[in-house]
Amino acid sequence: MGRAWNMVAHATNIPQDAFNVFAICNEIALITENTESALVLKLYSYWRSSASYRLRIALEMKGVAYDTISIDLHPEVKQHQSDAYRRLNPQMRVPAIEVDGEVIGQSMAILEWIDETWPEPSLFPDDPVDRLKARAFADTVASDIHPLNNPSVLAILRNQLGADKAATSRWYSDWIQLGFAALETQFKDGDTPYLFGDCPTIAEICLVPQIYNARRFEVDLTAFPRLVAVDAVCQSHVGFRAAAPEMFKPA
Ligand SMILES: N[C@@H](CCC(=O)N[C@@H](CS)C(=O)NCC(=O)O)C(=O)O
Repeated sequence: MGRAWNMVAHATNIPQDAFNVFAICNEIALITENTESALVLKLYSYWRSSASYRLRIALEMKGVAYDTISIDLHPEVKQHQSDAYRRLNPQMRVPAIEVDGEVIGQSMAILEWIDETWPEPSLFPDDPVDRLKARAFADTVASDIHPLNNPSVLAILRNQLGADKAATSRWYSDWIQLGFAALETQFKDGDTPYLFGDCPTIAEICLVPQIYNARRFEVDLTAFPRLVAVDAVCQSHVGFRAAAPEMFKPA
């Protein structure tokens, strides 16, 4: 049985000038009437979490309403390790969503679910080989770069293995640069605004948060002009803008 999820745009994040814009890929699908049976998705996330940022981009691209429940990952708060959150999500990570009363984590699985539940605009290119490449791009970020730079990994380096600040920064930037070097080589000859044409896909949904992290930790990105150029195009996309960490930064 399908559920009637609420398709009203996120009222606080979408700029007023975006309302009533019909869905084409660089705009956002906004269906403005609410229905009594509509449910609002609950997203457990942290404003600076790049895996959470992925889901915000996808939801904003599709104009899906969601309520954000902030789980503070700050090292002095560590709300994700609290008993209350552990009971909801034993993985003790963000993001997670609540579906049918259950809290479920893992951003890549959730992205697939979002796309299946709200198919337009698609998060994937039309061509099957491009779909394969877009998933491979996304997995390079989500499986090969991001997990190595997680706060819990950095804490083990620092607290158990004696790495100092310089060594930890080196670790952080080396993993990003290794992964980005492969992606830049594979995509440097592209001449479309986005990696797979005129519309963003799951590849940009993973790229943009990872570039945000890289900049936050002052990783040199000069060797990756194509990735940086694609990121710049995404910054002018209404869905990406509405999902930006600064929009969710606590006051
Ligand atoms: N594979 C997971 C990774 C989620 C993840 O590690 N999230 C980070 C924030 S971006 C987190 O919660 N880290 C907590 C920690 O490292 O203790 C996903 O894609 O959702």
